[in-house]
Amino acid sequence: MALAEFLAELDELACEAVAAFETAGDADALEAVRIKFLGAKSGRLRAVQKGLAKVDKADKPTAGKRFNEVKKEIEEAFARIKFATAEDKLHLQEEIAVRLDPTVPGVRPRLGHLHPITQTIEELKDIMGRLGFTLAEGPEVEDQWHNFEALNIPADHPARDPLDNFYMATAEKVAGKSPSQTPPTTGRLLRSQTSTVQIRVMEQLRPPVRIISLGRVYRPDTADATHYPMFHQIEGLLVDRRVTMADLKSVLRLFASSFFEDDVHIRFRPSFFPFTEPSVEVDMSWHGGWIEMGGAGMVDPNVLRAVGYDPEEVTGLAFGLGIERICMRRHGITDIREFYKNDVRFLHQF
Ligand code: FA5
Repeated sequence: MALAEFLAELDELACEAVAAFETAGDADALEAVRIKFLGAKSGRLRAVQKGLAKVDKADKPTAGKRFNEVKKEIEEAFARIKFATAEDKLHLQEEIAVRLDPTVPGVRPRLGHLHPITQTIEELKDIMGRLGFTLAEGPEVEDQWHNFEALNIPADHPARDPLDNFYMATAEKVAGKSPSQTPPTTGRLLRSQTSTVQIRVMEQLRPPVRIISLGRVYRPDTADATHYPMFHQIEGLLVDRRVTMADLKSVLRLFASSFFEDDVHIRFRPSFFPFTEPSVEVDMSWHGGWIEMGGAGMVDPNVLRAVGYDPEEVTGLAFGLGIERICMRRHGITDIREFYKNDVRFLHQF
């Protein structure tokens, strides 16, 4: 460690400690400050002392001397306050008041800001709002009707496998008993997709419907560069007379070109989702290649029937995109895990 750095650290500590002693309100607060700075095991002074070992050998005498001076300074400040008479304390207060110079330029604290995923969510709401989509919400702890059944995912469907979902523990399990014959179709789970909100909305509203829903979803996926066990999705649903795949592509293209502000190409690959027919994977062009953003399709007539709509009267388009992936494409982030390490050096870039 460079000498200058060590000395700067000492000076900062001295200033902080003296100010903390002088402003401690009562004997208990004073003792707490003493422990914080002078505590033998984990006091701040002790921590700085450890840095002494890392100072270059030639600088050690200077560093050691200054360390001892600062230690004495802090100890004296403590004693001065601890044994001050009432009159001394009054003087001190007056002195502190005089020391405060309001003309000295302030130190601007480093401002926090919204997490990049929250920023992306806000922007997506804004763009989709301009396309006429209103906001809908649903719970993160969901029942199986909304997460599976109504989405045309029957009881024996592999998507309901306990290995692929976070089911809530049953009352028996919480009580430490072995689970009874409770059928796996009744428990609640952390929703695995925001498509649940499609059902909740259609149960409440008659067509035309034009909503988006954004939020967290959960899957026991192993974390890697593009997967995380908790992530966010944006769901879109438009149900009206004569809605077609062409509308789906237009909505996604409009959304993508507004969000990415470049000429994004959208590619549909044939796929399968139980709740849409036909179904597609949605890819967006990126660096001469493609990145998968989500799934989409035309709402399956069975789903429309499950919520009491008439598939002869209305059709619907639906899509569900991964918000982390959208944010990664926007900022060139190559590893999804960075979002959730809470490392401010990463978060401050956005
Ligand atoms: C779905 O979740 C469908 N509900 C999408 C849908 C909605 C289809 C409406 C049709 C109609 P999928 O499992 O493919 O589909 O997930 C959609 C997107 O979520 C993926 O393309 C990806 O961008 C993102 N995603 C999926 N798993 C993870 C994960 N573990 N971590 C991060 N993002 C993920």
